[in-house]
Amino acid sequence: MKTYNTNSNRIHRYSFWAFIAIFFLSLSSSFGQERHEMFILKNRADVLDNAKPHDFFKIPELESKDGRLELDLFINEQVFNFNGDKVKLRAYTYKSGDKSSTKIGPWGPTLRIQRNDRLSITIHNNLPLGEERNYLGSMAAKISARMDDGGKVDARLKKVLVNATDSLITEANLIGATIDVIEKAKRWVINGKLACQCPLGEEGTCKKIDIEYPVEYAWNFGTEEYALRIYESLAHDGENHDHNIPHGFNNTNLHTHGFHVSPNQDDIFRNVKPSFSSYYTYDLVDHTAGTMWYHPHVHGSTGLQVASGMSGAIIIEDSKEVKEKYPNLAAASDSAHERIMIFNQINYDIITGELNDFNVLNRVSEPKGTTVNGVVIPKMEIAPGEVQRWGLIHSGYASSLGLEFPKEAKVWQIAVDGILFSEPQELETVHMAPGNRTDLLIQFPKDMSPGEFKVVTTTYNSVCEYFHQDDECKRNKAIDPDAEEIVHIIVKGDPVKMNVPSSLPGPGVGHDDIKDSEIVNMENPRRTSFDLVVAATDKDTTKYMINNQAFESYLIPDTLIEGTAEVWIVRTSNNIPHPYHIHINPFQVTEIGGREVNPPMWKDVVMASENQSLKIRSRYQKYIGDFVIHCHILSHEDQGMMQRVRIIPKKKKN
Ligand SMILES: [Cu+2]
Repeated sequence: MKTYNTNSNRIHRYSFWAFIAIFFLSLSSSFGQERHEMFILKNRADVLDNAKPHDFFKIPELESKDGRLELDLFINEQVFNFNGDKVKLRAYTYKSGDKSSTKIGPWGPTLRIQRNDRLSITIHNNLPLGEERNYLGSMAAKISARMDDGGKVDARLKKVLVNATDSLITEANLIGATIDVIEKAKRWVINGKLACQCPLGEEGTCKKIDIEYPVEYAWNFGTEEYALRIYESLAHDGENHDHNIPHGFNNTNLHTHGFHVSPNQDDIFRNVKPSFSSYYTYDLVDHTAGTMWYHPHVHGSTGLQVASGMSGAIIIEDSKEVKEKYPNLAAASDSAHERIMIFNQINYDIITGELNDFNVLNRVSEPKGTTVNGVVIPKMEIAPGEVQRWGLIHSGYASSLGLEFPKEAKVWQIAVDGILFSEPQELETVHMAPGNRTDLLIQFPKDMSPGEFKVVTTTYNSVCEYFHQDDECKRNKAIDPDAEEIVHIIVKGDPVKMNVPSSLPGPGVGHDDIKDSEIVNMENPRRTSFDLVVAATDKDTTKYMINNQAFESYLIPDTLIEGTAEVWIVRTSNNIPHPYHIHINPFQVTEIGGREVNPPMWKDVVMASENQSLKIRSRYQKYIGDFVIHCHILSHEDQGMMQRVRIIPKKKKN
């Protein structure tokens, strides 16, 4: 980012005074209300309007050899084309042996490993050391047209017309503000007056509030021109800030979502700052085989970095014995028939082409909606009769996913959150909260003539994750006007003879059903409640909490004992759904909204919705140490909806 450094001579040589007139109609919301608006998960994924299907993009893969996979993962700012937009996002590139990435996108490589492998990843944080500011908007086209002399403001500039397409100005509610002065002190500052909200019937009578925003003259990647950018000063300069205000956007680390490993290995408390590297190693021991993923997890920057697209898939392969015993599963899982699909909700400011602050994340919809491996509406080719295994990863943060499959296709769910079922479950719609994974088998009839079909979005319903036989979980029989195509299927080629397995290996070692007799707290369940206190005034911030406590790393309200199993009740105390995620140990969902889930479902993310409190069971085995529970709306997590947990060793009997 080009910064306009202080030079006192220049300040006097040029006049930096300009008058700005903003002539939009005033909207009803006040700046204060806008600022503290909560981020609410949408229950239907958005897809870019009028988009055409694009070729499916297979993310490059790295495979373990002789029990090891070792790679270097670099985090850089990277400029690339994202579905027609020129963007600069925080992104992964990689190197492993003689394989390294070319610029493809923000995601990392797919890592393919075995159940007892050692995975070693060195992350290198090459992001710039930057200051923390919230970007409010930029005065783009019109002002830049008059600022053509190498970055110096034209002294003749008397009026600045704010570009009407500058949505962030609208979002930040600078509309109605009269900006009086642009001056250059340490940086440029807009001293302005912002219309405060007038009481009904007394419009125009209320005073204006003084505002002061730093302004910077900088290059916009999106519009490819220089423009004035307006920033909101953050109260949390340096280290002495409220850590539950999102911050530290260039700090990073690594979380292996779904790994049952030592929390000392999946260490999310590490903070890898710009210019530093850090070595992570994960020793898998008889791990469940399935679809896992990785993403950064530093408190304060997790949401922003995952919304940049920083995530990758980890596929833990079925064992040789399982492949021999379940040949139909093995055939569908072969690289010829397997498709790994990361559903991203990538966000950036459409004018600057960057994602440099939380405002963009919190206030603006993701420009391209939900993409799959970075592609809007991927084209999936399948032959008649072919059985493909689709590994879906929901790495989005903005909406839950409901997918409705075409009636010509048969679809079976075989795993959730990387843990295999004992038998395939046929279904018509698939429902996933952010963080969830689903493995599916999909097949069109062998005698099917070539054709093109749509997988469309449907309303996410958490009940359908468990009760896919319910009427509301079936394909929409009426025409759903809100359905948008999200995946395009092309049936073509010679018929293939493949079969769907009649049974599956099940969850694997250590993941048999948690029995009543194992539970040590049946009468006194642990409780996790997602709590919100909404800001009452401009000065307050909305508090995002678990059990009425915003995240504090030194607080460990739940200490668990290795070798035991417990029951938990998970709920939301507000009318906003929150996906519950706990690291290290997956759990079994046994009840939702008073309804028994039978058989109980292994998961590591479960949606807690209003009036649908959940009962889950967890077994703390193999590993001791500290990890976290959090809301998987990562922007909630960054604002405090997280809690530390500890597993301690069982006391030895004398
Ligand atoms: Cu939440």
